[in-house]
Amino acid sequence: MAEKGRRGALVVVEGLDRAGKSSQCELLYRSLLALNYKTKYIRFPEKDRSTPIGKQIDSYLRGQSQLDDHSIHLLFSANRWEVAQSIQDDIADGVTVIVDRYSYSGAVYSASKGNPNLSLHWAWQPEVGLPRPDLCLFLSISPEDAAKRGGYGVERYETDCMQRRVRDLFLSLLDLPHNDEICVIDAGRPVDEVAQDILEPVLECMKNVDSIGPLKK
Ligand code: DGP
Ligand code: NA
Ligand code: NA
Repeated sequence: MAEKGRRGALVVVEGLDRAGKSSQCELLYRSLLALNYKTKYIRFPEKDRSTPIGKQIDSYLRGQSQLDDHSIHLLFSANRWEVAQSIQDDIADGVTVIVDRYSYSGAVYSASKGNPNLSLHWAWQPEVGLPRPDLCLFLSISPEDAAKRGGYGVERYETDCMQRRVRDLFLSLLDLPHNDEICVIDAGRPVDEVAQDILEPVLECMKNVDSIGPLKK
């Protein structure tokens, strides 16, 4: 049970397509509820993709519209900014917010397109100032294993070549000193083992939250 007055934690789950993020977020959400923590589970792009920006993103991901690489990047980022204040409010209220994809996906997917004018550095800038996660769990899986899981190949980024670049860039984020909140989880194992590996650092992180800061340059 959360102590009175303590804020909730901001916990982000990242990884390749088909790494099992959504299932693990759901399991984590249920475990925290069962332990009587106030908890919320959201995802980016937003689940129903129902805001005007969400609709544009959805249409783009389904291949139904074309957009300049920078333009779609800024829309993904704007979708996070739309929700930033409500995340801050929930956390201040003692709610632990679990987020399925966040700025790390944002920067890495866009920078993986191979557009010479869209570097990882450029892609990170619109994320600067968003609420900084207390913990980011990177579900690590090989592109081969991800491709074996169901439903692969439906959306725009779900190609082997793209997923390899995404994985390499995710791993390069780990080397940046200001991203020390990232924790790598081996997601190639059975679901319940992965869930256990996730729950432990999350509970630890929830005990130690202090003031929430912004994502840094
Ligand atoms: P999901 O439903 O979580 O599998 O995400 C849909 C796809 O959108 C997935 O291939 C990853 C990609 N994606 C998610 N967030 C971002 C973002 O901020 N920027 C870009 N370029 N792609 C993103
Ligand atoms: Na996906
Ligand atoms: Na997902």
